[in-house]
Amino acid sequence: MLNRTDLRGQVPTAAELRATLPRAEYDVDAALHHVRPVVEAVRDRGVEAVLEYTEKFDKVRPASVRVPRALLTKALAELDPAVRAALEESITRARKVHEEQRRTDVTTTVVDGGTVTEKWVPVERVGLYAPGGLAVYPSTVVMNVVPAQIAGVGSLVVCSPPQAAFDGLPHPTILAAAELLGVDEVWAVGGAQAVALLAYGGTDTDGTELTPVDVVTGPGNIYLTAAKRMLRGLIGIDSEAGPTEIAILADETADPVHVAADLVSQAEHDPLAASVLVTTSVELADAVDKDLVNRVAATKHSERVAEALGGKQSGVILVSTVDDGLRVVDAYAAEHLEIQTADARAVAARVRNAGAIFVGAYAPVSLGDYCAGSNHVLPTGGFARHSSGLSVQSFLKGIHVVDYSEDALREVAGRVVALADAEDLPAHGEAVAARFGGSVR
Ligand code: HSO
Ligand code: ZN
Repeated sequence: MLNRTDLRGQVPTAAELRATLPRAEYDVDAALHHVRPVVEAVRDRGVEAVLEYTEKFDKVRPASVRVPRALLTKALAELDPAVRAALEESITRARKVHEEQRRTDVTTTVVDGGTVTEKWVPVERVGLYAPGGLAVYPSTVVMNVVPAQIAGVGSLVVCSPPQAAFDGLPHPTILAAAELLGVDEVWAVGGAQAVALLAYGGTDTDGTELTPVDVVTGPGNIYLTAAKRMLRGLIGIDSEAGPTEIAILADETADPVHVAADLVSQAEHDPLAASVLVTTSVELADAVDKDLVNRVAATKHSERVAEALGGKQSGVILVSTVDDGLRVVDAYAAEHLEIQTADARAVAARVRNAGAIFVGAYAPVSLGDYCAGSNHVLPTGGFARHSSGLSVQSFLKGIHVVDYSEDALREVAGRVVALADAEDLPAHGEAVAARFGGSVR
């Protein structure tokens, strides 16, 4: 069922691996072409343009972009108690982990009378996106809001696409999650329009101001991602998130049922989702394939799962050793990486590139999606080589505060002048010398 690539006995370089490993065609730059007019229209015509595009793409026209406060309260009151309890568990665990990511200001005494303090300041206002395409994602509201609140962001707005089935409101579970987290500002807007409105702001149908934000985070479709890429600079963004990926590094000790179930779990997100098994064991690969036949047929979203698993982005990579497997998964840099091998902890400790790592038989990705305490907004498409998932740090800026006394400046003044002269920027040196009667030599 899964495509196979046999790398046994081969020692490809990381670059060769990257070129051969399965990966979805996901050309964000190509989507820019579609997104540019949307972003420009929202910049120029604000909410009027947002509502036009919403009608076109979401097939509904909400009465206002801002969701009335009372509807958040109502959504929470009407939420299924079991879902509420599960969301509360998810929030509690995420808070526990993210609390530890708080940064404290650090002051370094460089010389007597000369200090540099690294001061951490939260961004002022953020827009947090929860997608609503093939599924609805209240869990993503949790994963965005928790780190932003712990970072100390004062002003938060949650955006999610309006649903035709809910009179142009975001899905009620999204509204309930926002209310549960204490976020009272929710906008019914999705896709590129959402990013543009967050970046430029606007005036709602009833005259309410929609104030621009400093940072936009959260996953979405390719148009939302393209809009984030386009508006980066005007706003800060988190790492780009494309279709979900799961890679599993497994040996003969792995249970094929666990492996197959986990591959299907993430394939359920999107026909472009990637499920990749890297294994030393042909027997395991065969058993997984066998299990997948019935599992894929039986699962609720069978069609998109089959498409995702059959796509060129998914497959099995056979390797000779777990060491070779580690090279493969490092080159792939998966959003989610499960280690299902003997001594999984030791193997996991050697991984360099992954958005998040799931160790052993009892840490499936879906635990991390909801209730591990870890964040599920993670880099995809190989971005885990250079980027991290969403965290408290994503909402903080480090500022160096330089505080030198007269003596401390005098002591180093000659060095500043020497470097300024070396760069042919003598006015730099003169700014220091001016404090000491014009000469520091
Ligand atoms: N696996 C997704 C997150 C998610 N799964 C939300 C279910 N709900 C990307 O990490
Ligand atoms: Zn998931």
